[in-house]
This record gives sequence, C-alpha cells and structure tokens, in this order.
Amino acid sequence: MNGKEAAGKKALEEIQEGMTIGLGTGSTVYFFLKALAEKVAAGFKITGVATSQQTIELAKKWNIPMRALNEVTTIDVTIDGADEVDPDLTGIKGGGGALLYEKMVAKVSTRRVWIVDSSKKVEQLGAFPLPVEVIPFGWKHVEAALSEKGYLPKLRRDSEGHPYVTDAHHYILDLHLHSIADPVLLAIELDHLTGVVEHGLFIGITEKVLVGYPDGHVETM
Ligand code: ABF
Repeated sequence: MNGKEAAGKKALEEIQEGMTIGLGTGSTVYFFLKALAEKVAAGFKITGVATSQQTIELAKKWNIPMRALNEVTTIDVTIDGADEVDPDLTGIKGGGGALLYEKMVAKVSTRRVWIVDSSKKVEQLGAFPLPVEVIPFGWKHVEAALSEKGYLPKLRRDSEGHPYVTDAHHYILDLHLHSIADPVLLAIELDHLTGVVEHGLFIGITEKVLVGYPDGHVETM
C-alpha cells in the first residue's frame, strides 16, 4: 500500500451513514472513492457531491449516489486532495485543474479533510506552481500583468498543446513562484485581479489533513 492509498482509506473514518459528502478530485481521492464505493455496494447510504467531471465519472462507474451542488443545502464533510500543505494547513490545490469547483464545494462544507501522501508536506508553499483560473477573454493581458509582478505565469496546455480548459470552460495560468512568503497577501492580490476567477491558495479551508506514508501509516495534521 502506498501513502495515497493509506490516506484514502483512512478518510473512510470521517464518514457516517446518511451524510452528504463532497468528493474531491485527483489520484489520492481515487483510493477514497474506491473504498467508499465498496461500502456503498454493501448497503452504506450516503450522497456524493462531485468537484469535477472526472470524479462524476468515477462515481457513476462505482454506483455512488450523487447530487449536484445546487441540489444540496449543506455538505457534511468534503474529502479532497492537495498539491502542497504547510504547517498552518494552508494548501495549494488545482494541479488537477478542479480548483474552482473544489473551493466552491469546500466553502459549502461543514468539515473539510484533505488526504495527501507525505510528499505534499512542505514548510513553505510555492515549489508547486500556483494555479490561477482565468477567463479566456483577455487572458494574455492577465498573463502580462502577472509577468509584470515577476510571477512567471505559464498557460497550462493539454497533451496536444492546446490551452487546457477547465470544467467551467476557463483557462489556467500556473505561477512559478518557487516560494510564497505570505500566502494571505498573495491571495488578496490575485482575488482583485480582473479576469482571475479563482486561485489555488486554500487558506483556512480545511480542518484536518491525513498524511499517508509509504509504510502505510497515516499521520493527522
Ligand atoms: C485535487 O487533488 C487537486 O486540487 C490537487 O491537484 C489534487 C492532488 O492530486 P493527487 O491527489 O492526484 O496528488 O484536489
């Protein structure tokens, strides 16, 4: 068992029957969904709310009952992955391109639990390029404004070299910052940049992080 699988399975302990659960996106969440689907197959009653088309497809494949975000008033707990997590439980998310829907679902959720492998733990955020979701209209001007600031933006492209398009039909500029000394300040700056829809700085948006290690043990942050 690897760290992702260990954390994914451990997250089952956060779930009770009858819950509405936010279902995150990514390869760590894959293990959580697989384990959850086995409980559902054995009669465990829950309702899932997905954070991406990718997760919707997995849920359909594994017969996990789903509702759209607009069909629920609250979500009891959301289980999601992350690309980096610092000691304050601030994270960078969006490597999988789902940051907007992930942040929407997280903000509606009563509790949020991230599941990561130990490679995601960092002292300071920024080695992982920070995803910034932008509208396609005028994205080159947003890119220029971010370049002016020295943030080294790079348009995310798909395997064929076309601009990567999110589930919400936006583009993503990844900022190569190397380190982020003040995530709060940067988040405020990005929030006020016209054309930016959302960014991958998740600040105060999780209560617990389950960190899986290669030997299968899971640490709680
Ligand atoms: C998702 O989990 C994304 O925000 C993030 O990119 C991803 C982490 O990916 P993985 O679990 O595949 O390492 O929430």
